[in-house]
Amino acid sequence: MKKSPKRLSVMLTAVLGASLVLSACSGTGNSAKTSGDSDSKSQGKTYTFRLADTHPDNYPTVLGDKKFAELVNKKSNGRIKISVFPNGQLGDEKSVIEQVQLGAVEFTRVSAGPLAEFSKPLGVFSLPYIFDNSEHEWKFLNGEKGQEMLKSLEASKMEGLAYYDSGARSFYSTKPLKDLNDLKGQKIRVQQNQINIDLIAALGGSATPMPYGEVFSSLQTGVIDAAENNAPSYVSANHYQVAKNLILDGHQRVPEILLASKTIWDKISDADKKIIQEAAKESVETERAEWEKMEEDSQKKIEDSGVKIVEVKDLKPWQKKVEPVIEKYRADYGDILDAIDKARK
Ligand code: BDP
Repeated sequence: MKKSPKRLSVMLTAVLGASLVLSACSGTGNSAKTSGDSDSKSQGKTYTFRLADTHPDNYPTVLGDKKFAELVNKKSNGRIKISVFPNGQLGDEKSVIEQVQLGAVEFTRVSAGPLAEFSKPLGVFSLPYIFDNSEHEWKFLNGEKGQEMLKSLEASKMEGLAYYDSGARSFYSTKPLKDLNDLKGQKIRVQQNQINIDLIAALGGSATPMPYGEVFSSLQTGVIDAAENNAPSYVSANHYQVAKNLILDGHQRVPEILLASKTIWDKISDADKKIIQEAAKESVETERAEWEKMEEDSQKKIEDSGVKIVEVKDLKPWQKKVEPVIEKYRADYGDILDAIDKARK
């Protein structure tokens, strides 16, 4: 079943769907340094920070990270330097989040998926089929509630700076995957949070939460049968080479989040906070433009590589199957789900 890149693209997008080192102040980390005058806050000081990302160098989020670093450097007249560490060099997402909480890593771009275990409100993004499409999702993210959720990271020792695009996630397997029923009994890797475990159980599969970096070899060796992700991840992590059955159900739209360590945040000047916040917001445009490009390129690669692609014509049976998951979490996320509904109108 071949599709034109355009059609597949429409499917995927439309489906529902340092250490600042404040060496003097904090002593955390060992790669970052600060120097400069000794005024009360950090105004005028120079910093070298680290930013961790799990993706490879040319991935849209990493290109967004780099734009962010470049803008911070420019706006601070070279005082604030942020070095981007792609490819999970500083650890998998869960461990990077822990390092960020401690202030050992100053910045990261992570998926809201693993963040949910650290900041409950973000779990809402792992609920299935809550957004109709990209437009709906971004209207919510840029709205009052979406922005409030970035702020809510403060309670977990992080400062949310911006959302980046991550499209819609679909299932793929080393085993046949023609319809919903084929997920039954499959061992499916998910991002590490409880909602995902419930989601796979509702679909009749067996959930295996594990770090992203382990998915390729686990598919290869049969530790897992299946996984799920967006097209750029499916391709750039080479999952499409081993899990050659893809079903475009678009069950989740889990945004990426650019964030700072609160430990560091509380030590820098208000002027520097403003520089960082502005740079983060401005970098979104770059990430989203790169996202669009890579989504299209990846879709083309998928089609050209002999992956068996199944389109889902009717999502209702899928939505019905996962209803118990929404119901289980409705009380926790009622106000956010209401705001998501409102963003649809
Ligand atoms: C990708 C996200 C990445 C996650 C990965 C995953 O961009 O941050 O680590 O999914 O499934 O889409 O863990």
